[in-house]
Amino acid sequence: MSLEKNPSPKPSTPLFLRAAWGEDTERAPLWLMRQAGRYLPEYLAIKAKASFWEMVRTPELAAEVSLQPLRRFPLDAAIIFSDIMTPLPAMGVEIAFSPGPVVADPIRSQTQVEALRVPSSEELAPFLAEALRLTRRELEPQGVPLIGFGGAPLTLATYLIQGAGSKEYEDFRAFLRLEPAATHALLAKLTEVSIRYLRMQVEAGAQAIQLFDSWAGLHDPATYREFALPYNSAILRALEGLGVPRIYLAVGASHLYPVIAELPCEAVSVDWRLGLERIRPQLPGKTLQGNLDPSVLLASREVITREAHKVLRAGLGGAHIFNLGHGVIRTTPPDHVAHLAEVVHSFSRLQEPK
Ligand code: 1CP
Repeated sequence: MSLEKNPSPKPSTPLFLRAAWGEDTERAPLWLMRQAGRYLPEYLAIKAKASFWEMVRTPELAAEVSLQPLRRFPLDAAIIFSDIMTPLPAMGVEIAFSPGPVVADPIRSQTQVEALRVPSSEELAPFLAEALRLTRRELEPQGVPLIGFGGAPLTLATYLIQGAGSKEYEDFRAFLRLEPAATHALLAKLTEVSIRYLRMQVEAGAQAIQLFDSWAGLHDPATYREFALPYNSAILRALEGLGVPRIYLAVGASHLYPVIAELPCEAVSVDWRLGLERIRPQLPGKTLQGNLDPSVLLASREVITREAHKVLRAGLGGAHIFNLGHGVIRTTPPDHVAHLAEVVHSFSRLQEPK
């Protein structure tokens, strides 16, 4: 039988993994979405010499960039440097980064969906498997766990159909209404690819998996139930029993929590629009990950301390992984991240009154 919950994490299990499996830990583990990236001068130094795809496709560079934030800050987990779009070129989609993904020929017909390949897991991203192995080897002595990730089918379809990042994603939302059958066919292919892609990452050493559904919040609950829930559930179920906790992320999706609660995952990464104390009853049995507003890291140290304490206190009473509600903003001063790490590390979840 596959394991719904890790029955007894060993005492030596890293804090991040214990919390991800549902343990109400003595301190909140900390990592940050986009902890590797443009706010770090050492990232920009590599970026000056290599394109984004070169960084992602060169295992040594991807490993180096994944490790950069860990050298600066006492983070409790690393995330492999890659992108949610990484598995898509092997399906036959041409993607450039400028700085976000730009699809050369956006998918706007059933014929284009049918033409998409479903590659074997070996073909999907061999460079990513190697990057994971290299990064794991470096992290092992410090006992820092490594997170693998992928995009949820609906969010991948958002970029594939719209063609690039957008404020409202009107073309995508129209396609979903005009061509529901083609949309479902696309989501089914993306689900199969995601299952192969994420299993490959676990085999290569990823110790937790995060499924990014960044644009799930665009939709009403009925649309989410039809176009997201079955596909996300299939992916998360396919990872069950592999011994890694499964984290699901949605942004701007407070209205969807009652549906998200049905997903077979251990943890849900939530944004700042609702306090954790309000979210917890809506996601029973799930570890909460989040949910500091990333813009707080642009403010003074006093504000960072105060707002981080609010999140830490709201996270009491169940398993909590401290994170931002979305990625680190490009203009974030690195020493503000260092300060946040101090605040989170010195907050005991045992002594604080509830
Ligand atoms: O120019 C640059 O330096 C590229 C900027 C960049 C970076 C640093 C992109 C392009 N992707 C990444 C890395 C990345 N992408 C990580 C690295 C690991 C980390 O440290 O966290 C991760 C987890 C992602 C995942 C990702 N890519 C998501 C899901 C998370 C989220 O932010 O919601 C999404 C939506 C993308 C698409 C994407 N790729 C890049 C950008 C700028 C975007 C967003 C574009 C948009 O929607 O407008």
